[in-house]
Amino acid sequence: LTSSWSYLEPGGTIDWSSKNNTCDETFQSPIDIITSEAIDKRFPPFHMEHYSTTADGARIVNNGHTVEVHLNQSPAPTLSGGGLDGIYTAVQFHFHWGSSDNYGSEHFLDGNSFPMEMHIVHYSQKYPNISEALTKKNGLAVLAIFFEVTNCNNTEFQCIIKKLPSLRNPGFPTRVYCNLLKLLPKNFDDFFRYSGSLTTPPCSESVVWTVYPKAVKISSWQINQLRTQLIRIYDGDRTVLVNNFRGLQSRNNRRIYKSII
Ligand code: SG4
Ligand code: ZN
Repeated sequence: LTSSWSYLEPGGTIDWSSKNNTCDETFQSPIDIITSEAIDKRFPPFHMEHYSTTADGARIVNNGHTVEVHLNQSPAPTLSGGGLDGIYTAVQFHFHWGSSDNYGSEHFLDGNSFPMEMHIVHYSQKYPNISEALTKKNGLAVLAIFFEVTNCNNTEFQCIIKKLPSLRNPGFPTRVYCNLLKLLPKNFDDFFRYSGSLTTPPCSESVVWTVYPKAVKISSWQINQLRTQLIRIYDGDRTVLVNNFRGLQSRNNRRIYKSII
């Protein structure tokens, strides 16, 4: 499995801009969300459909950058409301994590990071597919969920952990059954909202970001499974897949909205 970019490039994720001009632009993600600077705005509640159905077509894969679950099931899970324009189809979800509990998330909250962040990627039904949607403003909607580490296993997260032994090497997708609704924080109508980009090349500035302030709990055993079981290959070297997060980007006067009910 080859890729044109890596978290292991000598200059780190900053090097991405040398090959992808968009990664240098002004509405990039992730950012540090400063609660006191966010503008209060009450968005209508989210409406999620088919998020909890057992994902019959879903496949999990180590794609060399993250562990990713593709939701090929029908009917497809969809997202609307929450201030989004129209209906968005969920395509996949994936994770970003660190090598210790002190870092790993992409977004920060008031200067603090979390050990892990999950992204659920959706594209607008106005467009025929995700590749076209990522060239359009608001073409994508990503839900970002922070995780914090406790002593208790998160039983909903076991659907991922159970599969890790078969995902050691990049490639080789396998079936997975997760309940997406139960992986979300309990109150998913409290969130931050801003316009940004994909956090990996091509860094397209097409994403409506929803960031939940309330972290979901997983155990230190579970996050250590993620930190030790997956391999990535860079420049011929095989190393464990950790620290797959992009550095913070400038806010550049963008408005951050806070919808807290
Ligand atoms: C991860 O590398 C995913 O595996 C990518 O998904 C994803 O790209 C990329 O992150 C950027 O998404 O929510 N972090 S993010 O901004 O969804 C896309 C695939 O490569 C386009 C399928
Ligand atoms: Zn992501």
